Amino acid sequence: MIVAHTFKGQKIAVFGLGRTGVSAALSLAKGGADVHAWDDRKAAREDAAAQGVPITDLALAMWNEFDALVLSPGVPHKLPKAHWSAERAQAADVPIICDIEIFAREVAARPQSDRPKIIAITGTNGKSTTTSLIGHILKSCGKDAQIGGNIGRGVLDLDRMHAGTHYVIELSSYQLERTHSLRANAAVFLNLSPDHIERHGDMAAYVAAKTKIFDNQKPEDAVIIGVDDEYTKKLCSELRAKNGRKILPVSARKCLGRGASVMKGKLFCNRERKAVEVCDLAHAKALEGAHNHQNAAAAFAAVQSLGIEASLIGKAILSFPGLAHRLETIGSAGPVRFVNDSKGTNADATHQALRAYDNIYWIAGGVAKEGGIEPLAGSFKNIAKAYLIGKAAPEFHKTLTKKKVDHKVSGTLEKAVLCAARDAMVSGHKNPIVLLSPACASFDQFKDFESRGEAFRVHASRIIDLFEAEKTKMRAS
Ligand code: UMA
Repeated sequence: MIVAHTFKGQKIAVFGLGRTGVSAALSLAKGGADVHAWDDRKAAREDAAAQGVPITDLALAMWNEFDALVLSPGVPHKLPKAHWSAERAQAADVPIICDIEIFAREVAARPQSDRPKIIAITGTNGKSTTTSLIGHILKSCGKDAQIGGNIGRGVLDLDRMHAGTHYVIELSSYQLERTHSLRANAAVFLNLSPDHIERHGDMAAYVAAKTKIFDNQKPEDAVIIGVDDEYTKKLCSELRAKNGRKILPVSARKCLGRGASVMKGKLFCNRERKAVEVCDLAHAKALEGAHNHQNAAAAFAAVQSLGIEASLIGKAILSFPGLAHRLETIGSAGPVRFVNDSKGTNADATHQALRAYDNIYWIAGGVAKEGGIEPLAGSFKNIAKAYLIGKAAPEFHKTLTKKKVDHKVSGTLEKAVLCAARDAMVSGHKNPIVLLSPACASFDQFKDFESRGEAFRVHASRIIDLFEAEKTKMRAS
């Protein structure tokens, strides 16, 4: 755990006792802050108390006595409706921060020579893969890499910092909007498309939150930025005009004068208008598809900006094992392959999954994002049949009916997996894929996308095991 010394003696409210809240409360309390934590759910309060978190009913607290409110990323402070704790904090002029801000202040408080390296990653899609890939490369090159943030462990749950630590941190717009002091030695901005608009209000506010990743960077720090979409292309030009730091563009579409790019599946390092081949991504089994090629180029540029040799990075990219919940093959029952893409929480991410295969038995639904699945129409030809779950089912049913895509409303994930597997099994297709790529948030039926992916793994594994047991029985008889 990273102990937060910078809040020593301060009175801090912590709201939301999930992954972020519990680790922030414990870190602050250990560092000598006077912590008052609360959650709307009794079970969450009881769980946190059992771990040693000091619980106070914040509804009854004197808010003008607090120095800060640490608000969990999933709890809104403005839109769609400010949570009551945020309203109380704002009325009393109490600053609202998150765990990333606490971490950033701890780093900033250390002498320059003793600071760890920070590699921060954001973007609408590909953040988790790129974060894990950067962590994997650094570890393969013998570095102490700590991976967390919006993926896996909360940032304050990571191991204690020292000068040699490389913190590889995935950052969501929810976290960035409450972070003010972070200085990223390498800031990776992968791509941008509309997402989380209900929370930020409009695209401009979403971009404003995301671009906070560049705040506080110094001339010696690096910006690694995708240039394959209109938003990031424009952003890259704006950053270049400011000319304050090393800017390394990355592309999976075109060869660049500098930065990193992927052409015909090969990753190139671009410098002074020369392109030097780093590795052939055809051998990187966990990095299939153009979106992953952009992730690989960004990871390469980020690690190289830290002074690591290109050939070592190339070797490590090829041994990347892949990421859970992102185009993750769970296994096969005969010809039917089960793919878990629960991380596909918006149309753009799901688009990449639908483009990766044909004969797809597609499971989608949950809490829909703005625009629903209309933007996916170009890939509907790859769908054999769709199975709809959760709140979005009626809306998606309308879209699929209009676009003449065969589908049924299954309601729950369990029913959807069963129906999809049965239909795929008797379809006669050569390599049918049962794909969970919901294009939706999970909150209506699951705690988060990870629990949704784990549930898919359980249902799919049950079918795979049954299939194997039948096969063994048949062989024996
Ligand atoms: N809560 C209330 N009242 C409310 C709303 C929530 O009391 O009105 C409480 C809940 O009871 C719960 C806690 O707040 O106990 C949940 O807080 P949270 O949703 O912020 O969850 P954490 O467990 O702290 O997880 C957060 C991130 N969650 C979100 O941003 C929604 C996790 O990202 C992240 O991994 C974790 O911090 C550690 O940094 C998840 C995510 O879905 C994976 N992120 C979004 C995405 O990737 O699209 C942004």
